[in-house]
Amino acid sequence: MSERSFVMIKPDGVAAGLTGEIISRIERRGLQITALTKTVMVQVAAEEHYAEHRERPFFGELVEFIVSGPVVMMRVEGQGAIGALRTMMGPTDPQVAPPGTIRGDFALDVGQNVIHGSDGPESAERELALHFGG
Ligand code: D4T
Repeated sequence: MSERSFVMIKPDGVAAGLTGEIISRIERRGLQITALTKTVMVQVAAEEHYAEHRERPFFGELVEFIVSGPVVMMRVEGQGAIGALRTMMGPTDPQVAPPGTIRGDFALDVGQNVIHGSDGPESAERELALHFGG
């Protein structure tokens, strides 16, 4: 079944020059990038994006990091896109992410883990509406 996901290369990934590598992996997997923009996220959008973590101790740092530099935001579509992208990204904590995954290849720190991808259809629609208007 075709699905839509919201994918974001975080400021550390953009600063490390990983934009092309990550876009290439997504395309080579056979997924379609149907919207793409590079921008510095505004504070309110970052707070809304991570609203579910508002009470967590790392919320402040998380928002500060996400607005600290340009990000590349994408709408990615294709068969089973949400799960396929989560598998390609690897676990949230790069320390346990296997080689071959984006986090396992390019990150070490849970606070700077290079990429975000929606964790389910509802969050995908919420995030696409927030960042792309749908
Ligand atoms: P995102 O949302 O960025 O793709 O990450 P995940 O979906 O893989 O993981 P998450 O929602 O649990 O965490 C959101 C974001 O918070 C950072 N984080 C997480 C952190 O800085 N410290 C922590 O202890 C945790 C659990 C990393 C991702």
